[in-house]
Amino acid sequence: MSEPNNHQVNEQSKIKDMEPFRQEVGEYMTTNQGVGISDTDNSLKAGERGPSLLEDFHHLEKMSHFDRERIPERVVHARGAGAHGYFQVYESMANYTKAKFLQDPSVKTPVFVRFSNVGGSRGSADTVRDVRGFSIKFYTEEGNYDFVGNNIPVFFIQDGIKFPDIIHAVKPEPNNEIPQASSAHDNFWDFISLVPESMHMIMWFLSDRTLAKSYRMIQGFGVHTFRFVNEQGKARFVKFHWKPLLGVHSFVWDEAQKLSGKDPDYHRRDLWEMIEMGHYPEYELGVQIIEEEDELKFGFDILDSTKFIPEELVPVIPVGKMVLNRNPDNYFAETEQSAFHPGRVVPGIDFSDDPLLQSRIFSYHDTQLYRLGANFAHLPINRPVCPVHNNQQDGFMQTNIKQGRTNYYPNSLGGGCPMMTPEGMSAFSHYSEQLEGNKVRKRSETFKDHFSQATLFWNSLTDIEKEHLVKAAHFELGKVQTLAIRERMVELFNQVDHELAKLVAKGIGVAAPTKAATENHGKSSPAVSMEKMKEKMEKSAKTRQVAILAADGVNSSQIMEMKELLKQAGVLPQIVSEFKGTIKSADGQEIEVNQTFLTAASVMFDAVYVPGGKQSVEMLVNKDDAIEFVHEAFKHCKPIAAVGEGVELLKQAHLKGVNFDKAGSNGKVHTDNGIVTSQNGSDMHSIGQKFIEAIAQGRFWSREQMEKKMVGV
Ligand code: HDE
Repeated sequence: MSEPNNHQVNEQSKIKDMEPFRQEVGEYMTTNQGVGISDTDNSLKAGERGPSLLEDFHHLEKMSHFDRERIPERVVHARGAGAHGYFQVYESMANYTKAKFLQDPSVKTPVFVRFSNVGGSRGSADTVRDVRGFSIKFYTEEGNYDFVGNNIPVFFIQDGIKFPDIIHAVKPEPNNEIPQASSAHDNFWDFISLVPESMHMIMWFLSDRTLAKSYRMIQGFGVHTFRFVNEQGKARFVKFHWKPLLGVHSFVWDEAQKLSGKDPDYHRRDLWEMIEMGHYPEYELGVQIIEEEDELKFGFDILDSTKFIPEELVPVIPVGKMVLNRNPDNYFAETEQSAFHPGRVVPGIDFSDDPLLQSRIFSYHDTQLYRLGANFAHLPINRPVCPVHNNQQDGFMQTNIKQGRTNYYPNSLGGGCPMMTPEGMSAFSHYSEQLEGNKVRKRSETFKDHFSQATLFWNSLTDIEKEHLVKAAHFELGKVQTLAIRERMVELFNQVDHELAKLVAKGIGVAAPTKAATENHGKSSPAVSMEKMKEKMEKSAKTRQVAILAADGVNSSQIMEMKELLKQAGVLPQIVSEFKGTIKSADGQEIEVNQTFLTAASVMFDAVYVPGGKQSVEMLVNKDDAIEFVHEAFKHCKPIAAVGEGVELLKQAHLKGVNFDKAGSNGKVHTDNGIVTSQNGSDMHSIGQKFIEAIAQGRFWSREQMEKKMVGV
């Protein structure tokens, strides 16, 4: 940000002089020129019933500004949500990089983060199956550094020149603009079936990774290999990783689809509300460092963005933590107008020759010039916090009022300013990589292996994750009308794993391949499995949401004690009943209702609790919505607790395989596969603890396995 010039100083003192006046009069409506408005509801007319007049400058200004409210949405990643926060390193990274914001553990670097979906338009639903974008703007003292990553460590294509093709293919088809925010259509799978390099990403794409439970629970990956350069000029390759401290969690497909209707804003609401409540999302930055001489030792090319470096080969070193602690004041001004670009780096961070990255370095700035105009860097959300001086000038929406007569370099009339930043004073110098080669339009031979990491991914999943992936393929390809496309896809799956190809074929009306195209190499990388990762992480129930189903006559201690226990564990309970307002407990206490069976649904919660109380449970048992609520929570493998008469609602909800004969008789707490019950609730503390443990556990997948296995994995 440049120092304020004389004009700006004058303006500021003028505004200051006006301050007492403003405070005295409060905020009155004016035109954009500051002229007071006394009526904004009636246009100026020739006679009360006469035609409107052109001289009504307020009407004209209001309407013409409204007519220009929309700007082009992002061509990809149009739907998103943002938050402010800060980043802090654990200890200096000076050995690896000279980037100043990675040196001092006492410095909090401000950040703005934008999470996004890729395919849908700005008004599409949050919980569709899609890759999630993970962009961070670090406002460092050496200028802005943008991290622009995804929640999946690889990408569909190897060379950026194919990006318009894959995006055209995934977006709604051009003749009828169908389907919105969905890859389940012929064009997408037509493209994929002809581009084998996409198969590794497709495996991730069909996994539960693309059903993110919350922005607070996704990983972030830089995807490309970048470079760290230290003060001595020594460069090393680096891969960036972000891990959410709450763990990585996903929806199940049925849940995600229902949420798209019940609450299309689920992710942005979740992010917003958690920050408002003070449950700040936190993420740890980690890096994989690769010495330049090791570039080709992995058996795949680290410049190829369809490959990742398994953590088992190169460990992830923890670097620092990011905390998101403030919501934007204005969605448009901040989140919509924010502009991220992987080419915006600071000294100490540099590029690799990954052809996907090289293409992005052009695309982001270019699209931002179109979307936001030449001076988008002046917008408050994009402005660096350090001084900016150069000779770029004019253009639409120029907000800097530069002083002086020189706007060229070199100059003597302006004292030579702005001068070149000397070495050692945060001047960026590109890493002087040695290059040689012929000018060719070619793909490197080292980019030719398209399947071994796709197989690695498949081998790394748990059975339940494999089953979900196969079902996702059945859904996606089940929507594809053209048989030849489905057949080509089965051939590609057969290159990944023969068993996988047979399972996919079975659900999409394609003959299963009779023999394997290649032998499965048998290697795996457990770190890519979300379920295996969860086993390693500390389990926490924090910020998980519990629906408490209740009506008049509820047992007050069973509802209030459980609420208290949940709150103490950082779990967020909400009372769901028939009507908004209050319910009256059996002993006459008024209890506030947070949601109704109309405004909420089981898919919005992580767990369900049904307290006792004869009258309350009688009402719930007679209400289909309440029965459906419990049934659906069970189907989605969520924990359910019930006490006293509340157990009756569970019995009515057809919970397959649950034996209620043993369910907490003799006043004992009974837990069975995420179902916590007690017939009389004499020990609420123990019930609460068991329920909280189940919530921290998350899903009870064996319920799915109990169902008739459709795909037979
Ligand atoms: Fe993007 N991408 N992308 N992309 N991308 C955009 O930039 C592009 C790619 C990613 O929150 C656009 O300002 C090309 C990979 C995120 O504002 C556009 C290629 C990864 C966001 C663009 C890629 C991403 C974008 C649209 C292939 C993960 C949202 C608006 C060479 C590492 C940023 C904009 C935000 C946005 C181009 C591939 C992530 C058109 C050409 C790989 C998170 O410039």
